[in-house]
Amino acid sequence: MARKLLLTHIDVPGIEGFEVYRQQGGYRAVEKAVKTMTPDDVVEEVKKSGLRGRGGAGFPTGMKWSFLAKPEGVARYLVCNADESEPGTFKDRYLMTKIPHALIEGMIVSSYALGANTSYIYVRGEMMPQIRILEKAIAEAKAAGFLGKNILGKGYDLEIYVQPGGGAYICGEETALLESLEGKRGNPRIKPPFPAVAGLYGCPTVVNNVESIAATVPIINDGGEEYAKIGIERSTGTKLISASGNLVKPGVYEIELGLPVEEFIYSDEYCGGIANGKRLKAVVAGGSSVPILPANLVFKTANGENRLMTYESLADGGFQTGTMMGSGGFIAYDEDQCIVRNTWNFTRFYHHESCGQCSPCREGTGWMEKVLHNIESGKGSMEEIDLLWDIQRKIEGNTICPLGDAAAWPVAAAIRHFRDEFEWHITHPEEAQKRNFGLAHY
Ligand code: L3W
Ligand code: SF4
Repeated sequence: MARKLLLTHIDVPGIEGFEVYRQQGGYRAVEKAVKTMTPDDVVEEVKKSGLRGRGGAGFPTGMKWSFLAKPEGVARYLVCNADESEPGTFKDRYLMTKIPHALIEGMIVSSYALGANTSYIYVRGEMMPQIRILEKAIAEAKAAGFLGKNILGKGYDLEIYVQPGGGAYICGEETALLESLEGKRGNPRIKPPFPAVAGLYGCPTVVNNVESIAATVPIINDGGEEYAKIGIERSTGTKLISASGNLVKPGVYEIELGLPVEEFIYSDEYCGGIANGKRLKAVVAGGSSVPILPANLVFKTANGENRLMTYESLADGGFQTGTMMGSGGFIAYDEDQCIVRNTWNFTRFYHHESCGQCSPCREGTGWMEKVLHNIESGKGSMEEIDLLWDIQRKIEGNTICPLGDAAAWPVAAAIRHFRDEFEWHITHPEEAQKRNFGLAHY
């Protein structure tokens, strides 16, 4: 059995409540940090652990924490990004539902490390059950003396507030999230300044993903060096993967980083293979924002090495032959799936979710959506494939926030690896129209 750090006690009845969580060793990390360590000691352990942000960018967490500005007399904030909205990603919701105290404990440890006395969990607005679960967990932790004034009698004060999100994917982009938390429309800000310097209400702020914050608990319990022994090279620790698509056993899995992709898909411990005895056609490994990989590149890298579930191996060869770990939203496609249709579906999502601030994203996503719909429904032309390529090139790198890139990359990768499928829709218009199951006509 693979090593688990976050989901170890997930099957223990009642683990969602304080008593059982505590019986299983919960809140030991808070006791250890607050009673025996300075905030800088905690930051140091997180640095040693090699933990990288689990929300999508993989930025080293300890490094992000050490960037936090500390001007005299100015409040600092920790904000947990629980606005999980990336298509194909549902691991944070799972963690918050099943074992909410893992997040609350991580919030206390992390807030202590950063010197924050007020912290927020910004939860996707649609997740009302999780909002209630977290509020209950906060009340329980407070009643037990782990939150509020003078925590464990050590003079540290902390309040955690749960904020329902604004109901838009873009509110998960860290600066849009901060705008929304301040009560404004969730439009991304230009970076720099990074939130570590000017974040919530203009104060130094760290924004971390749910899973990153929960991971600080085993790091403090066992020490950063122990955590760094798990995984491979710069991909240390474990990672929650949301597995969906044509798999025998979709679901949320905790894997040790470094697991071969082939094993993840086919072993019974994880996804159990492709459903209905079909063949694998493609994989989106990190949520809808990352390039799609055709089956021939899923198991081997450009160098012919086994492709592993790591930040490095998934990205091997850049976007020509690789993809990204992203948020760990792993979607498998069987041989019957239409890549053009899938690409259109993703693009439709990004067009809908674009905040409209930058013209390449605002106009480009809508333009790509129209062209993709044309091609998918058998009404396109060969020139339109080149047009699509041209539009995505003009979006990538030319926008305020990563949503522009996220809209461009799936289109680029689909054309790069599945151009023949785009051409088929154009050369077989009648069959393409028949395959269009009458969904979402414009
Ligand atoms: C201080 C510097 N801080 C970087 C911080 C920065 C941020 C973090 C990473 O996008 C990606 C996106 C999605 N001083 C700093 C600094 N930082 N340099 O480090 O920053 P960045 O800009 O690389 O990424 P990001 O803005 O956090 C996240 C992709 O993830 N994604 C999205 C998934 C969505 C979900 C979800 O719904 N839950 O996970 C999936 O692939 O496209 O590229 O904190 O401030 N010099
Ligand atoms: Fe808004 Fe798109 Fe620009 Fe991001 S890239 S700021 S979502 S218009």
